[in-house]
Amino acid sequence: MQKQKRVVTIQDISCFGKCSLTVALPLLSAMGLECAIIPTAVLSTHTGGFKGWTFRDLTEDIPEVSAHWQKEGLTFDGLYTGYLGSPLQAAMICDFVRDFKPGLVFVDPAMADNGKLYAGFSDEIVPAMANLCAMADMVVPNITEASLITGIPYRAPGEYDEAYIKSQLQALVEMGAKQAAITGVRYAGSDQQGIVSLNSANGEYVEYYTENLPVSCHGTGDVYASTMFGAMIRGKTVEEALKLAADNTVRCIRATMGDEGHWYGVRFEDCIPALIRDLGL
Ligand code: PXL
Repeated sequence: MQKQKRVVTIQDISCFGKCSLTVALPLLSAMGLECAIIPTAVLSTHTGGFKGWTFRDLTEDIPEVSAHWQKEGLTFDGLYTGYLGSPLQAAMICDFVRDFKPGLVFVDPAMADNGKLYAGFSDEIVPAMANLCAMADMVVPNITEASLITGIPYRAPGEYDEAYIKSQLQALVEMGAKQAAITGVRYAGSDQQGIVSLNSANGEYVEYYTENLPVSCHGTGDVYASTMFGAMIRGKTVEEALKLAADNTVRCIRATMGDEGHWYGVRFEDCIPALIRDLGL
């Protein structure tokens, strides 16, 4: 019998709002992967549009969970990190990588969008996240996150060209990431949106574009990262994983457009059957 792949994802639980763990866990499970979790914080909702959310920092738990797992001799085929509860957690995750040596270290530096940090983060999250990205096999920032990490000034979607995205990708791999993929790329004058990746091993760029839908939905970065990570763990190439993830994200946005009451997240649940078909499961 074929061994089931086991992964761990480290990110927050937003109890309501469909992002981070409440997206990653169902998607990775649906993709047939055993998914362990380490929550970085517990929030009543995500911070993108709600007011008065609660926040419990779980920084102290991370080394304790890790120490117990080491005693149990647990191993992981991959690690996927997202939203962190504190800058110190980035260093703890670097220790986790050293101790467990997961097969694929996939980092979504979820900390910013639309040119600014998410509410609740201070500037200290940026160098911490940059250190974490430096030890990743794959990093998947949006353009805001990439510019914070590299120090190359932010330019809004539709206001840059290919050379700008390539310089961001090059800076990300020069900082240490083996591969980098920037999400939400839209060139000046283009009506398409997509992802561009760079592999430091061979200098190869891969790109994939889809239609640019006239809406911006919360939680799509988490849908994208979870799908791409899951596809890579299932043995898909980066090119295949980029495409699967982008197609799944666009389907999720389409499935949510017109549902006014669903402003806080996407109806990714409706799109699981199509994702499974795309994966050939
Ligand atoms: O989707 C990224 C994310 C994750 N977790 C929390 C957030 C956000 C984005 O706003 O607020 C708590």
